[in-house]
Amino acid sequence: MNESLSEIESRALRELVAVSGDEALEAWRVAHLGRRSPLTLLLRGLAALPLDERKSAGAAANQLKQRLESAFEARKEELAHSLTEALAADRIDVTLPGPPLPAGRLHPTTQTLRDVLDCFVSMGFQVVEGPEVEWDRYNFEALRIPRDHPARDMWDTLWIDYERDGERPMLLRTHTSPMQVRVMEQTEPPIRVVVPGRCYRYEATDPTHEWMMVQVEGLAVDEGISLSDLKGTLTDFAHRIFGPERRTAFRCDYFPFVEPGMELRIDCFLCGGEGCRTCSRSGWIEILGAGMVHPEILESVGYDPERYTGFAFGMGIERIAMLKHGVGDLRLFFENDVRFLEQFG
Ligand code: 2U9
Repeated sequence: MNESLSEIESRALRELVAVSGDEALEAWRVAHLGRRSPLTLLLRGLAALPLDERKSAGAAANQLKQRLESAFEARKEELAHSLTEALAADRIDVTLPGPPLPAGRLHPTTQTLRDVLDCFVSMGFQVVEGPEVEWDRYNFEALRIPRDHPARDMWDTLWIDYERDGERPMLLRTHTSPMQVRVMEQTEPPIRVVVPGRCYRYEATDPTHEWMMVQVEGLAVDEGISLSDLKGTLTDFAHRIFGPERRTAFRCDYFPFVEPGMELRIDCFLCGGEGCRTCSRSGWIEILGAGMVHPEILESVGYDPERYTGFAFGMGIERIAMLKHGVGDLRLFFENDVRFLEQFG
């Protein structure tokens, strides 16, 4: 009988050490102290023993029962304690700051676009935007570029096979100029607008050409506007974007929508005018085209060209960004390579 008690005890205590968790602990209690446990069955069987044996065996079995009960309580306490500790160790401090997220930034051409627009806005120009899909009439004809005229060769065009109310063809605008025509059709002078936006050309790409570019064009129409206004406005612009130390020069150029037409150049900031690869050995870098709005265009939108005059200009934002940041290939701006883009703070 005593042997069997010690077996019960050693098995129960061995199993108790392995118990973890409330469910396992309860299962242990049922197995070793429950109504059908070996110990309880043994206690029930004592009644069949002779009195003197029953006394000593009963006392031993009851002592074992007490030991198992206290072992059970002790283990229960121990498990509760270790759970509290585990929870405490595992606690998340919600007041700690989160892991830092990498900060985004504006695309370099967007930064340049904003700088350019800010400059003109500070001079009193208003920013307006127009459709990227245009009618031939606005993109070419209203700008003195008639059908079948050789001047059209200056703009390789992406055409759209679409007709509305007999009007055709449509195209992806090759410059933002059609929007200036729309503004003039809807507004009386004085006008001072800058028009930013994507323009498209049917061109093979190379380091200085892409089939899509962002342009900013500007238009000022009023009584008494002269070439001096054009020169003053654009010289100031060049100094604000490229630095007050830059020398500037205007040179004749041809665009069908202006007369006279010209380009604005700054002295090469890489070679200081000596001549290098960036300035094609000329010492000068072209930054934009400009001119006095052709009187026929003013007339065709209903303005009196004897009363009103105006100047206009246009530039490619990627070109300005390339020059500002010393980027040698315009295509880098469109590749979305973060290693390139993150250089521009
Ligand atoms: C109207 C009247 C006149 C806009 C002008 C230029 C000169 C010009 C090019 C520079 C490089 C475009 O990005 S580029 O390819 N533009 O040189 N643009 S004058 O003249 C206008 C526009 C609209 C009604």
